[in-house]
Amino acid sequence: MLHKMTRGALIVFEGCDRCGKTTQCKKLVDALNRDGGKAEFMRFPERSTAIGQTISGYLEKKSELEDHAVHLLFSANRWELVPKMLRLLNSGTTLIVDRYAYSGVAFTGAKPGFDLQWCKQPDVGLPKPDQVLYLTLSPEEASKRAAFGTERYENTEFQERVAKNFEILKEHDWKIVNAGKSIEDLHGEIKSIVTQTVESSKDKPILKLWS
Ligand code: NYM
Repeated sequence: MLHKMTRGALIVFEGCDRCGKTTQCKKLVDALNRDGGKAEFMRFPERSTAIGQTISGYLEKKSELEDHAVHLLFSANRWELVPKMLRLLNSGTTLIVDRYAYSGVAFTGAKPGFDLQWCKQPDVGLPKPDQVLYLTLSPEEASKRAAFGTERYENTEFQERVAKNFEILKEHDWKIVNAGKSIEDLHGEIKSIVTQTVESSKDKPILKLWS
């Protein structure tokens, strides 16, 4: 008997710097694969491409770029990965993605003179996540963690503006997860949410973001 191939789910992690997104994404991928599913880790910016290398040089403060121009590069970096994302999703692989278009809007929108509506436009039509997990951390918890790195945007004042933008972008179906708990507790909570999403997305079409 022929079985219809079911698709993988598109799961996106968002949140401010240092909230533990990357650790949780990787643990989740391992857990889903151990349970017999197919899952892959992706992150944005994806620094390995030509566009990604330009972005990386900018984040490392090795180069300067005009603010609108770099915003469009972050978006282009997502679009260039869309064919790969769709191929994987349609072949049944769940994608666990560390940052997506919401980071694009929240970070650029934290710069003076940027309007969130303008920031959203280049990402309109990207594959829409089946689930966004938004990791939050109180300023007290955040201050207990390792100091910020030296990349662009890594300072408290900027991050506060980013957090405000995430609050505006947040949609009713986002899962807001308090990241101020142990790695294992947080993982357990996230895994149970994502396991349900993987199941419920199987027969649904992949929708388009912000359209
Ligand atoms: N960032 C990330 C943006 O400014 N725009 C985007 O579209 C995306 C995806 O890059 N500070 C910012 C957020 C982070 C930095 O850091 C990437 P990391 O540690 O690689 O996630």
